[in-house]
Amino acid sequence: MNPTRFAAALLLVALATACERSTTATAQEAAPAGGSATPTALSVTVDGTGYHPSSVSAPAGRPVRLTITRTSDEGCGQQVVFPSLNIRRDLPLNREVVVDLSMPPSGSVAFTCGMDMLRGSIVAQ
Ligand SMILES: [Cu+2]
Repeated sequence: MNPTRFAAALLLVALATACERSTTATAQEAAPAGGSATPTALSVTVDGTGYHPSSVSAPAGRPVRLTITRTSDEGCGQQVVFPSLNIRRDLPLNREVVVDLSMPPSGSVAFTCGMDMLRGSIVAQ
């Protein structure tokens, strides 16, 4: 390999390394809560009597993907609200609605119906 080619090869390696680093940084930005970008998958249903289960748990400081399905037209579960996260979503009947969120370092994330009557929580563990 002549010196010019060697220099070109070094440059390519440097560029590839830089590219890899920037990709990693982007992935961490997308999941600011933890080292793993893979969220904990949880699911609850809501009917006229409340959320089922009304309490679920997830690792502290990690991302969560919560799937909520409203299974009844009775009651007031047509919306779900996460007050501490400023999230409010409509829940069409029998449709899975996905909410992505990050768990706090401790404590829990509460969710309620649109009128704060039905209560559920995700407990950090
Ligand atoms: Cu309500």
